Amino acid sequence: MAPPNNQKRLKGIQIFRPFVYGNTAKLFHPQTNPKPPGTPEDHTYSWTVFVKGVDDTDITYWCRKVQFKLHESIPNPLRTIENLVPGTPFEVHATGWGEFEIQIKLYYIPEALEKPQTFYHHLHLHPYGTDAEKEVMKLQSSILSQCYEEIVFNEPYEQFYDLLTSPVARGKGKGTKMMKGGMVGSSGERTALIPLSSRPDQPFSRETEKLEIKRLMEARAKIQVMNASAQEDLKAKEEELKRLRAELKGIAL
Ligand code: SLL
Repeated sequence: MAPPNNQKRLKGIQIFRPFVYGNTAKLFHPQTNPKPPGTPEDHTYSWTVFVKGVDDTDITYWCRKVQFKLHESIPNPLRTIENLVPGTPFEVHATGWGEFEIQIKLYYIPEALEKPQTFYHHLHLHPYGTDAEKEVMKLQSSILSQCYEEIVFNEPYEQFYDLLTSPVARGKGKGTKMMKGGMVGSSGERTALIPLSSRPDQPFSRETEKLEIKRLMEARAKIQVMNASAQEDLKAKEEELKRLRAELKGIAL
């Protein structure tokens, strides 16, 4: 189908935008999280599902609205969030008792001329992960389950590309800096850079990336050592087999 206008796609260009999606959850408790009046008897948790920029940067300049499809047992399960103040998360607050898969649909701004994109998030209400991770969540008595994701726009339309990379109003000072309302490059354009360092509840940073690479390199080095030792063992066993075969041959003769 031809695009509804004379827009041209930028051949050979790919541009991505990062975002974070997930949920927080808290058990109802008279002191720490009292049940709001009117909450059904069987609801044991309050929770929030969200889509937002990394470190709460603005994503509304490319993401127009988000539709969350909740479990059928929840009244009005289809929730659409739009017209946000830039830099605030797309989110739905709810209460309930069970975990389920939430369908999340991202709609881009009209200039993108792209179809919406669907993905899924498992609503976590209970501590999850390794035993140590579960312990931390139990101590904090709250759950955070979030993922970093990147949307890749392949050969975007010109006008959309310009909107993605156009300069935004920024404060004084030089160099790349983080601003409420978007990550801004040194020349003032919007970029997809992620923060240099992590903060509690905001682990998506260069620092985390570096640590992950270090962890992978260490694992690779360990595997190389294990592999070398396995090769040695194999060689010794092959020698042994050869020797035994020769011995057997001697007996048989
Ligand atoms: C389960 N497959 O069996 C899941 C279903 C359903 C969660 C979880 C009800 C909320 C409401 C609610 O929490 N449903 O009535 O508003 O665990």
